[in-house]
Amino acid sequence: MTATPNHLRSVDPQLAGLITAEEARQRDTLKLIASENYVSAAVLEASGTVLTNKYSEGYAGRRYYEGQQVIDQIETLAVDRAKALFGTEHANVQPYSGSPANLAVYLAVAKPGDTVMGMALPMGGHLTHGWSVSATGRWFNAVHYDVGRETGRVDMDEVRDLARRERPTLIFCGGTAIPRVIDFPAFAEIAREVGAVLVADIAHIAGLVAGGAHPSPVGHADIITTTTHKTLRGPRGAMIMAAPEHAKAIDKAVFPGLQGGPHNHTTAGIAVALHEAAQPGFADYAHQIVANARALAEELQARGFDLISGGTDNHLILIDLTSKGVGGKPAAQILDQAGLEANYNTVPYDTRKPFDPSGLRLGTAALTSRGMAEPEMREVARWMDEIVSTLAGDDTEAVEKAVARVHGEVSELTGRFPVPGLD
Ligand code: DSN
Repeated sequence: MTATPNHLRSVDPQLAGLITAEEARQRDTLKLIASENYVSAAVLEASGTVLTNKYSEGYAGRRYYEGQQVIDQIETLAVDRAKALFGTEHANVQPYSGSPANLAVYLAVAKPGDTVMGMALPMGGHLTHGWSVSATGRWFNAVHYDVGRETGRVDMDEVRDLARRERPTLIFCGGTAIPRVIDFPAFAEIAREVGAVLVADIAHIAGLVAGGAHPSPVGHADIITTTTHKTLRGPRGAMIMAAPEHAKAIDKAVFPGLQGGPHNHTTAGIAVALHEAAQPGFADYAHQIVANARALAEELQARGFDLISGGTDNHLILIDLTSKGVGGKPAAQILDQAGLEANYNTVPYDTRKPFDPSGLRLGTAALTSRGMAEPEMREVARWMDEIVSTLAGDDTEAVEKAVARVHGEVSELTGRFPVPGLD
C-alpha cells in the first residue's frame, strides 16, 4: 500500500517513485531518532492541501492580503487549541521551525551583544541556545552551563552561580539530548533572581508535557518555544507561547521581524495535531513513550551499555559507546543497515569530534506511535547489542551476517506494526 496520490504518479513519476521509496523505508525501519515521529493520516492530509496557495502576512484580522476569510479561522483555531492544550495565555503558531522560533525570542527580548545563557551544545543543548557556530552565538555574548561529569545531570547550583556572575538577559532551558526531567521551577527561581527572561525550549518533550508525562513549564517560564513534529506528532513547524507581557513583542518578532507569510498548510496540520493531543488517549500515548524508553534503557544497561545520567525520565536515551569499543558514527551506520535508524551524537565531555562522536541518541516516540510497547523495546536492545558487539569484533564477515540476521528479524517486527499515515 502507498500514500502517494495518483496525480503525482502521473505528473511526476520520478518524484513519486522517490516518495514511494521513502514510504517503504519508513515502514521497514525502526525509527529510533529522538526528534522524529509519524504524523497521523489526518495531519498528513491537512498538511497537503490548497492552503499552500495562500499568502497571509500578518495575524488574524490584521492581514496584508485579502481573501483571509478562511485562513483567519484556521490560524485562530490552531492558536486557541495551543492555548487550551498547554494552558497558556498567548500562542503564535507561525514560526517555520524551531530555530526561527528561538531566533524570534532573541529579537523580542534581547539586543545584539546582550549576555544570554543556555546549555552547552555538547552537553545536550541546542545550536540556537547561543552555540558559537549559530548566529545566536555570534550576535550575543553567550555563556553556557554543563552537566555534571559523573551525574550527567544539570547542576542547578552551577546554573545559579553562572547566572549570578553573568547576569544574562535570557536563560534557555531545554535542549536536544537531555534524558532527564527539566527542573522548570528551579530555573524560574534563578531567572527571577537575576532579572532574566526564562525561555523553556520544549521541542523534544512537548508531547510529553501535553500528555502529562513531563512537568509543564507553564507558570514558570516567561516564554515557551517548541517544534511541533517531535513527541507532539504534528507537521514540521513550531510555536511560541508566552506570558501576556511578552505577547506583542513575540508576534512582532515573528512577523514582520523575521518571517513573511506563514505556511498555512502547516498551520492546519498543527491544528489537527493539537486536536489529537487534546484527546484522552494522548495521555496514554505520552506515558507509553516514557515507559518504552525506560524499558529500552533497562535492557540496554543489562547488556552493558553505558547511559548518560544512568537512564531516562522521558523519551530519550543517550548512550556513550566508549566502553563498547566502537564510535557512535560507525555504530549508527551499521545499525541503519540492519533497519535500526538512530543518530550519532556527542556525549558530555566527549573526547571525539562532533562529526565522529562517542554517542548514540535514541528515542521511543515513533515506535510508540506504531503501537510498540515494552516487549518490542527489549527486542530492540537485543538487536542493538548484537550489532554493536559484532562491530567491536572488527570482523567484516561477522558484521555482514549479523546485519542480515537482525534485518530479517526487524522486517518481521515492522510488518506487524502499521505506520500511521501510511497503512
Ligand atoms: N534537529 C533537532 C534534533 O534532532 O533534536 C534539533 O534541532
